[in-house]
This record gives sequence, structure tokens and C-alpha cells, in this order.
Amino acid sequence: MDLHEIRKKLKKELDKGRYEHTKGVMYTAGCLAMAHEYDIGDAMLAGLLHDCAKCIPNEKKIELCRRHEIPITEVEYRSPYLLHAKLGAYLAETEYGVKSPVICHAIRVHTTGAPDMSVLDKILYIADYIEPGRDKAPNLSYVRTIAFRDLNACMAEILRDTLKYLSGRGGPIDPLTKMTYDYYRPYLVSENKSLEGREDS
Ligand code: DGI
Ligand code: FE
Ligand code: FE
Repeated sequence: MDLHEIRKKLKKELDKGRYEHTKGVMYTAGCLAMAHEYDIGDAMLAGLLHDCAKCIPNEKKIELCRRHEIPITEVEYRSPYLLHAKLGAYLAETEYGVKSPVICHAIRVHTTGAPDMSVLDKILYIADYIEPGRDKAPNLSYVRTIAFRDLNACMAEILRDTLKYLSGRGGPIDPLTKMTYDYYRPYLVSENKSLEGREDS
């Protein structure tokens, strides 16, 4: 499938807002690839397809995962929207003809993250959070500047803010999200500053 065909199919699968977000993530992932000397086409393709399973109703997500032997965790049963990442990776390969396991992996981990992510995993995770259509997260302008300079520090900032948001909201938190934050936490610029401060005193 070429890019044009993928876009046409996605336009039918996604609602209008999700399609607009998808384009924002695609171009933002392309820009991050430029900044970090990564393959621009791969980054844009990952951005284009990352939410391809988002608009499937939750019961259908569960049914499709069962049918295709995609394991569902307890947290995913409680918050089935999380499944759009795993299911999206599966559909990218089977319905949209994506052959690259690197791209499919980035789609698979784009919601929770994962410890020790690849460059493309981080580009997609970050692009999803900072694309121009996003306006609700705190700290966005700082996160946007650091995204173009330091992917690991940016991951740490986003994960800290996401976990704060999720614990305020009171829903189940996927263990992977916590493990990812633990992995990237040492890269937090603010935390390192306070550690330096303590060493001085
Ligand atoms: O699909 P999008 O809305 O574009 O973005 P996404 O796939 O990153 O999903 C974002 C939502 O997922 C956001 O509200 C935070 C939430 N999320 C991230 N990690 C977890 C989580 N929700 C739960 N319940 N548990 C998590 O660990
Ligand atoms: Fe998503
Ligand atoms: Fe998204």
C-alpha cells in the first residue's frame, strides 16, 4: 500500500478529529526525525498509522485481540482503549502492509511507552504528545522545546506529567507506564538540577 492509499483508508476508519490528530503526529514525527537524524519516511509512516485502531469500539477491540491471539492484560480489560496500540501494530502489518518490525513496534508501545525504547519509539511517543493540535497537557511549551534537543529527557518529562495526570484521574495505571518512567527518570532535567543542588549544599 502506498502512502496515498493508506491515507484514503484511514480517512474512512477514523473520525474527523482523530484524522486531524493523525496528520499532526505524522508531520511532527517527520520534524523530530529531521532534528535527530532519523529516517523521515519511517517516522511519518509510524505517525500516520499509530492510531489506526483508535476508533474501533472497545468490545470490538477485545474481540479482534482474542481472534488474533493478541494477549489482553487485566489493566487492558479495565481500560480497553489501551488496546488500540497493540491492535494498531497488528493492523498496520496485516491491513496496511507495513513490513518494518521497527515501525510496528513503535505503534505497539506508543501509549504506555516501554523501557529502553528505540529512537523511532521515542519519536512517535513524543510526537503524539506534542503535535500542534494538543493543548491540554501542562508544561507543553517546555516539552516541545526539549523534544528537539534531547529525546530521553523529553520522555522523562512526558511520563512524569502523564503519571501525575493518571493518578489524579484515579484509573488503572499500566505497569509498563510505571516501568517506563522508572527507566527514563534519571534523564529528568529538573531532577538532575535538584540533585546537583543537594550536592552543593
Ligand atoms: O491515542 P491518543 O489519545 O492520541 O494518545 P495515547 O495513545 O498516548 O493515549 C493517551 C491516553 O492514554 C492519555 O489519556 C493517557 C493514557 N495512558 C497512558 N498511559 C496509561 C494511560 N491510561 C491508563 N489507564 N493507564 C496507563 O498506564
Ligand atoms: Fe494512541
Ligand atoms: Fe495519538
